[in-house]
Amino acid sequence: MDKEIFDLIKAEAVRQREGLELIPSENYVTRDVLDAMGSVLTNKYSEGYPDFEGLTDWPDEKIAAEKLPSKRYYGGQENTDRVERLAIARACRIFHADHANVQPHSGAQANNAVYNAWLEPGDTVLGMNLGHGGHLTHGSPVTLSAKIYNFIPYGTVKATGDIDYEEMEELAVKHQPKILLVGYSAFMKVPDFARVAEIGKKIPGCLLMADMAHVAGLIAGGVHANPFDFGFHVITTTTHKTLRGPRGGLILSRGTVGNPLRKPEKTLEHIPTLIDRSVFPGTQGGPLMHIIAAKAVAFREALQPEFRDYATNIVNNAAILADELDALDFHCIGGGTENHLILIDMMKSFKIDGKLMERGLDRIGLNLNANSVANDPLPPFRPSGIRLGTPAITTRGLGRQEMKRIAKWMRAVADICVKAKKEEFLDKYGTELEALHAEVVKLSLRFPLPSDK
Ligand code: DSN
Repeated sequence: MDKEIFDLIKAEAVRQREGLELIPSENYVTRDVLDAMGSVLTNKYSEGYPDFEGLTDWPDEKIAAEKLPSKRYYGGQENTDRVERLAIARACRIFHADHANVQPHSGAQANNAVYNAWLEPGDTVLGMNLGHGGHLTHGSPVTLSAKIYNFIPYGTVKATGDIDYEEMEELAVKHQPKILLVGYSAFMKVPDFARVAEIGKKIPGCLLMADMAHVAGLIAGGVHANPFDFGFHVITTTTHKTLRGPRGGLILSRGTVGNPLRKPEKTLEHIPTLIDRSVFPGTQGGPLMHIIAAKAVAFREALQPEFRDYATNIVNNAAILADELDALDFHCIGGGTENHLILIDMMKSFKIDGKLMERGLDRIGLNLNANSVANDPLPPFRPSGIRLGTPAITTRGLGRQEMKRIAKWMRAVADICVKAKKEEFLDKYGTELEALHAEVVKLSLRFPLPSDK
């Protein structure tokens, strides 16, 4: 009935089919995930939690066959409880966690719930500087959490693009943080979790927290280290990036899983229950049960053997793409990538800013985002860099040959941007851009979206 919105959704499907998504935090979900998101579960209020008993059982049918009553504040939960139990159990199985809270509406909500669970106002958190690849919710002064807590930023070493672990240690000893936080939005290395844990364990009462939103799917697929293997207490993530689920958040923890209706002692051992109570009623109201169902579907997909191949292919494609770009004179920060993500300094490469390159690539159906580089002299909306990655295009089945094509298209667009100098002059090169766009559309249509299959 709503033609305007219906037409816009159809147009977005065409845009997605005919272009290539290189934004490293995006992906294409399956039809099953879409169907769960669009289900009648959206009609249900389920404040509270299901029963956590028996969640370590296997297989799924045993987990779903729970005994009521649950710890909910509304009736009619016989199906929603089972959905949430399945989501929790599958998440724990994937990441080797003792507990999972599947209710956060987003990664930001997940991070804020952990802060609220463990910190008092004014407490200190050591997190990565946003300008060096950290995330807004890791202490950017424009956020609510930065008004409540005292965030101290650490950074990267310019020459290598890696974390400055010495600085991290010095700052930790000096500021005695209650949370030591790793995890990044624009970082191409695998963090040295062992070293971070060693630093954190020297600080009494310090919670080791990893925000692995970007690499959750790589961890699930066994191609990236899991922070829990190094003694981390909490992992937060979104569910829609490499993990390829619905848009949403997730908190995983290690410790004793208690009754969320009872306030536990504030110790690291009780962090699972402190977090449950911090999500609801601490920072959120009713969970989005249709999204939790879609998370459960995506978690089941991540537990299949094919997902390991998918994760391996993401990393392989990213390495090939970085090599090809490097050969075409793009300056990849850190000399390449160890994960799914590539950060390029466009000023250093071609003396053009990242925004101009982003806009030029938009014109041919390649989507990525302009991004700051460490100590960027340019402002965040028009920074020096671009950020791209391979999770979405790997979902569609692109491989080595296509990575080479993408790198060549990017070089062609960079050359046009150099000539145009400004976005408003890109039109002068409309014919060249159209020709490149036609090539991108042709290749894209050979690789259908998973939800079209
Ligand atoms: N906005 C996400 C990203 O693109 O990396 C992080 O939350």
